[in-house]
Amino acid sequence: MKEKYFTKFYLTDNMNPRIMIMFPNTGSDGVIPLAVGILSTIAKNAGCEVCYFESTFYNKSNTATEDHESTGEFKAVNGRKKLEYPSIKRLYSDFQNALVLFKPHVLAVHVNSLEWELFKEIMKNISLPTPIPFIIVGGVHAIIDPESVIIEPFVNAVCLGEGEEAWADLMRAIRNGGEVSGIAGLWVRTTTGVNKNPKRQLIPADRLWDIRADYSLFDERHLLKPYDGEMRRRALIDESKISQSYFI
Ligand code: B12
Repeated sequence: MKEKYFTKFYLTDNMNPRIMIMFPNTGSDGVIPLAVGILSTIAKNAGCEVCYFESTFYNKSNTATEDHESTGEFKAVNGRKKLEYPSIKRLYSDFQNALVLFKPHVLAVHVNSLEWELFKEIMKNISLPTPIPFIIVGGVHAIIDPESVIIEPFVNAVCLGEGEEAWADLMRAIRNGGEVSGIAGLWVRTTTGVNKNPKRQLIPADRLWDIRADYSLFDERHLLKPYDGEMRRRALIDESKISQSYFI
């Protein structure tokens, strides 16, 4: 039985590490979070298998966009598919099933503040499969309020800042069976407490776009956005040096 707050990975099944990236989106319109794409590229480059689970296309309660529509700030939108989406209960069971089927070694959660609230709700409604994954949380909410994240007993680590280098170190450590409790930029829970490792230097501006985000995780639905009362297909402009991508 694996220790809950393990900090060293022993991959016994001779397979590539499995990473599930989770975005507990509180919105119901498609979105392509850059962080998700970047984490995926880094994980795949480190020889990991990646899958993506998101809560976008489930029928959640009113979203920020819908609230703006109800006050008249935004034009009400025709053509939104939300009412056809599966219920929030299905979200819980789908996530649970995805965890059981994919058996991630790492569950990487990308959160803004509203998303963190939804993720906690989701965690109350599922039970983690064994062996339990190492759960790491990053994103704006983790940066501005890491204490509120690490305090949750299901969390193994929090990323405090830009994730590129810390995540790459974590992926390498997992691949090679290394220790992860001392990785700079992460707070890591150990059996004896939380290791609050130092933050990293900011990535210089000319290297910010070095990593091309992995867009293979996203489909057509992610490009639809309400605009002027209708769902329209939007363009995504990526400044990556390796290739310029225009989704139109
Ligand atoms: C682009 C953007 C949008 C876009 C795309 C959103 C998206 N989900 O991708 C659009 C226009 C759709 C949008 C909408 C909204 N946004 Co917005 N948005 C931004 C903006 C300007 C940049 C975000 C970004 O792409 N950064 C680049 C990526 C690479 O950085 P990152 O996400 O921080 O990820 C890095 C690290 O945090 C870390 N990391 C992130 N996740 C993880 C996970 C793990 C496991 C690890 C290890 C590391 C890690 O590594 C990444 C690489 O360094 C930020 C402002 C900002 N300066 O951050 C606001 C911001 C995130 N948005 C905000 C808000 C409030 C919203 C809305 C709720 C607005 C509204 N009322 O409708 C909606 C929510 C939509 C949604 N459900 O996601 C707030 C969030 C505040 C908070 N405390 O939660 C911000 C911070 C703006 C602000 N200052 O208020 N937004």
